[in-house]
Amino acid sequence: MHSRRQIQLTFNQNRPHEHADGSTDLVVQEARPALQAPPLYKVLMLNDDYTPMDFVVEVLELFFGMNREAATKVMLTVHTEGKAVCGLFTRDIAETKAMQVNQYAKESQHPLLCEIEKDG
Ligand code: TYC
Repeated sequence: MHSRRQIQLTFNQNRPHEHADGSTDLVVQEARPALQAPPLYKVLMLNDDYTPMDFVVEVLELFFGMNREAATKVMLTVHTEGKAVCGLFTRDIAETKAMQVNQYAKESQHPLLCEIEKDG
């Protein structure tokens, strides 16, 4: 345990230099906010000529929590535009989702692929 005397001594050593008028050279600077929102990544689904539409809808329901209607819309956007965003996530989650989809498609012998891209 520190005695009261030792603690007081430490404070005295760190005491800022005082000018004759009682002022010091210390300035106060606003601290930057400690927390910042992490960068987000898009999970993109890519079109191909072979993966059955039903399988793509199933994947969107399974891995991205979409209902049948939303999954069908996204699947059709991929089919007509070449790709579409399935969701926005932090980097680790986006990487995991894309990996899970690619692995599941491969196991099911479909060429379906997802990739990730930094948002913004
Ligand atoms: N183009 C595929 C077909 O005609 C369907 C498809 C949709 C495939 C979306 C991949 O990400 C995809 N069967």
